[in-house]
Amino acid sequence: MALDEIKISRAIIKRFMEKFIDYLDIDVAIVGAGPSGMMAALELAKMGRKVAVFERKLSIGGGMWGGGMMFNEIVVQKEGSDILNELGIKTIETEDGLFTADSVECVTTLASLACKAGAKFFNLMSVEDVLISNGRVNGLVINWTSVEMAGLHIDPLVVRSKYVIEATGHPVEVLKVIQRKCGHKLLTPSGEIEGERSMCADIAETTTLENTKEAFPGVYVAGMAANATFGSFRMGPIFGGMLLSGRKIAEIINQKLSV
Ligand code: 48H
Repeated sequence: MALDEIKISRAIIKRFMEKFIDYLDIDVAIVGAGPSGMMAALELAKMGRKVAVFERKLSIGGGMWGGGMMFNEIVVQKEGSDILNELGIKTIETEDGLFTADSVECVTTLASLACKAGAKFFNLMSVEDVLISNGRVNGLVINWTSVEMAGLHIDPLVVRSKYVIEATGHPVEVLKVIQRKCGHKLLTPSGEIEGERSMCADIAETTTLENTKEAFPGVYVAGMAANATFGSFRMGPIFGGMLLSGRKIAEIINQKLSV
């Protein structure tokens, strides 16, 4: 049978539209497919939650692909290594309780497991705003990244979600929009984004987990964005905190959804 190009096109458009429409109303919307966002997606999907990840770029993986300074190996501590091993990712012990892992194996495995568990990834979509009522965020305002890049004046669409996870990493994009536009204080000491501090891996890894929590009604912050929001340090290419943070935020939200 000759291949029909129109059938191929129709299959893609139809399947994508079905998927997109199905995910306009979900339990959890995650912004950012870096390690913390993907870990949260995997865990929530395993818990049976309807979860989608919106990622601006064509590729998922955020800052994990590049390891440290483009050497595509990451470092994790014992707790991070345990998570990676649990996911079937090989780690090698180096020194002082530190382990290395191949960053490509980490990203591809995390993404694959999250997809297989039922999480949906929408790449090439940028989150430009939030859906808000009565001082609580109830979803995301999204547009194609290409629209954003071209600066086109094209209105966005909306996804409703019971909870939002802010996992945009260093720029803390979702909470910045809330701070700028929503007229309510964030759940930080100053009521605003406290800002990321310089490198101090030891403190940063601990505080990443402490700072993984609700940052605005309906919005929970994970990963690097958690430290930037609550004013802690950066940690460089050690990724255990990112994985633990993704897992922690999934547990918190799953509990909220169970009430
Ligand atoms: C859609 C968006 C938007 C938007 C951004 O940076 P990430 O990898 O985030 P984390 O927190 O999971 O991991 C941080 C880690 O990679 C890192 O940078 C570390 C450990 N740094 C330490 C240091 O000292 O430097 O991923 C965030 C993702 C990216 O893929 C962005 O493209 C995406 O979020 N994103 N997606 N809409 N508005 N903003």
